[in-house]
Amino acid sequence: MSVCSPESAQDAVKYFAIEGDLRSLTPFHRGHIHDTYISAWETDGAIRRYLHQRLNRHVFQDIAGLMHNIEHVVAHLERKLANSDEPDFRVLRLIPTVDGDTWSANESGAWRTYEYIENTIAHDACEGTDEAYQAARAFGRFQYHLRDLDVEALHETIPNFFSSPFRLRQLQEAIAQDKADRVSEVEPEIRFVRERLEMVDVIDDHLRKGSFPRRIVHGDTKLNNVLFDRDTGRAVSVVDLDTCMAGWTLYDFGDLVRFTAASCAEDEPDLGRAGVNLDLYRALVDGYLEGSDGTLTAVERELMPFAARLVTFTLGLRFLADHLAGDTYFKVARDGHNLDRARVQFRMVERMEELESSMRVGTERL
Ligand code: GN1
Ligand code: MG
Repeated sequence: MSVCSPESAQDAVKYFAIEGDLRSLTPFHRGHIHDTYISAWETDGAIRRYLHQRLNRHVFQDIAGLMHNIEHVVAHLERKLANSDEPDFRVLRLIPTVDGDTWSANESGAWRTYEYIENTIAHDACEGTDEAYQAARAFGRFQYHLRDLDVEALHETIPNFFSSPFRLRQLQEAIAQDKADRVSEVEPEIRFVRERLEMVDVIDDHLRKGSFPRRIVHGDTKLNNVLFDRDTGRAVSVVDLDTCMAGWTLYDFGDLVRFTAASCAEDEPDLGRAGVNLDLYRALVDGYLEGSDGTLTAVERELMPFAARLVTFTLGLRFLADHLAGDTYFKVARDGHNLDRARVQFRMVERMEELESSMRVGTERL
């Protein structure tokens, strides 16, 4: 999908019910899927900012379903927070179109607009255990508040999104098709995957047996999807609700560890730097258990270290499959970008295997 031009963004923002005069519109580079812009509007000398996204229709083919999910989750959270003692927790607010819809389809694509949550900051890399704890607590709270949201109420906008066996099949297809003629260059990575096939079905087997319930999950719990208050340093909002749908709760915990406890960026080319920071991991366990406040079953708590390994492995499968398919899903900024991402994930999986017993400490309590 091509990156959208500033002119089409300029045109798209006019479809939303925003008061005032447009003062600026600038691209905001974050995320691998949508195109994002931030705008500033002036009314009576006061400036308000908004975040606009052109939605990726290759990845999200059911935009109406996606926006239905977001509306539903936001409304549920607002109800819950209205009756809680968490006044500083902020829920993302969608700005309707001039016709009162949640999104707008025009020549340049499908667009939506959120109110920009001011005086907050998102971190791409974790600066310490307090930050990790806060982020994990926020995602745990999110999970806690959604625990009674009916899993049938949300659409499965990307089928099998959280299923590791499905991600393995996608990789196997990409290997068989070898569209970009790259399979011969990734033999060590393919071998790495083959040596770990027994991991892939563990969670789906548990779900089939009913060891724990399927619940609504966030589905993209990267540290930079948490907004921190610039003054207090407290986590005040969880953003990017695109993948909120029925899944397994620990997917959220696993993805949180994958990203936040990593010792380098997700796409670090120097593999020597890839690894897992145990102090950050422990802070994530504490924060998540505290935030989710008894939502996890005993079986789930025991599976926390495994979930971290499985989600990291599964993201590795996805990045590798996209590399082999010719980089058609995740945005890339350089040759081999998806391969670098896959390699970092696999290196982290190896470290988690070595650290298995240390990662278990603390997850059995409560
Ligand atoms: C994508 O674009 P972004 O960063 O919000 C992806 C997630 C991955 C993540 C990896 C819809 O999220 O599943 O975990 O990249 N989102 C989708 O960084 O596939
Ligand atoms: Mg996302």
